[in-house]
Amino acid sequence: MSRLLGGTLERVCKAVLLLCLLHFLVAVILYFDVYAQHLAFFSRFSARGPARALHPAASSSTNFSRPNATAPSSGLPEAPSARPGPTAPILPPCPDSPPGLVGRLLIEFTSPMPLERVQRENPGVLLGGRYTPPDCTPAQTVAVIIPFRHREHHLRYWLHYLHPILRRQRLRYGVYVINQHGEDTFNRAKLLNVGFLEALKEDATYDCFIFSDVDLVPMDDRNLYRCGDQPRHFAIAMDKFGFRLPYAGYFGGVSGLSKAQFLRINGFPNEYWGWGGEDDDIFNRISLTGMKISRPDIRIGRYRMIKHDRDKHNEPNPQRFTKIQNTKLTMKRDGIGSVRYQVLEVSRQPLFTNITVDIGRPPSWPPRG
Ligand code: UD2
Ligand code: MN
Repeated sequence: MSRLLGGTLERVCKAVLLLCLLHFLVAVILYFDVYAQHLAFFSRFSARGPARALHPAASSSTNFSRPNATAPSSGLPEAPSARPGPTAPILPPCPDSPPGLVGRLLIEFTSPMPLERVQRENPGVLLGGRYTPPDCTPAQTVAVIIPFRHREHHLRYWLHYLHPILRRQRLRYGVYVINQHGEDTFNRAKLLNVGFLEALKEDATYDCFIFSDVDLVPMDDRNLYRCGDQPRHFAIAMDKFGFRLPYAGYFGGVSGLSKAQFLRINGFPNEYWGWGGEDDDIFNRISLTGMKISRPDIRIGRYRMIKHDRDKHNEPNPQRFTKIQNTKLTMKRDGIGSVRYQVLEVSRQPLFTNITVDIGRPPSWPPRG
């Protein structure tokens, strides 16, 4: 009896063991099958290039940290049949009206503004003052050009206010401070010409140029620092002028031209030494080439200017009234095609690129003797 029981038990045990083996085999087969499907699934994405839908964080940080870089590989296995295609993450175009703008801003120039603080508050801005939005592809690349000499105090406020504004505006941009070397008479427009050429040497993709005084801060971030199909005047209502345009043809402060518009007017004049007139000459150039100036709505074109005395090397240019009568004659020979200068130093700072330049001095006029 017990022998019969033992034999039955043995058979049952063998059957269970066999069943287990079978189960294990099926599990192994299924495991390899699912793994193979996973591979095929991933390689389908890497063959298309971006893995944006799967890894939004990874793709945005790639673009964020390397604005000009060719994108590194996604790190995922490539399918052997992968078609050649862009490996950079494809981000949607930046919206016309950027979300997250705050509108009217509180601007004041009393609290101290150390550069370390500005740097700390703008971690997304890369060396040289470059920025690319992490989540969308902007239509333009904007070079912001600042004519400069001995205004470090103004520059700190400018960087403090403008970097967050430009970032919120979802711009791909770079900031270029064109620093006039020496103590000869200042020449704003010539520095702006230098800025145009030097920014393009840094990055040939710049197609929009915003020219800004160092002491002007917009009071509303809806004043978008972009170029349009006409040259644009941004600083149309300044506290200095009771928030009104000082005169109809006024083009000073902050203006923007696309590369094509800038070249069409042969750039800016190089021969306005000292304060005044160069902005009117630029206005004339634009009118003479049949373009019209576009402006933001008066409510969002407001600016604050940091109070300052006129610099002793920026005395009013005595020739300015005569010169602006002659733009039609001078603009062909004097402009971006004739600018002569020598770059002394290019230094990429954390929040801007500084370009120190020798632009010469005004011809001695009227001739002495
Ligand atoms: C007005 C215009 C300016 C220009 C100028 C006449 C406004 C708000 N601005 O400026 O666009 O047309 O008249 O030339 O109306 N700068 C220095 N260091 C100097 C001198 C000038 O960095 O020693 C730069 C700086 O970026 C400054 C800009 O040049 O903001 C204009 O000079 P300004 O501020 O002394 O003259 P302002 O305010 O009358
Ligand atoms: Mn000023």
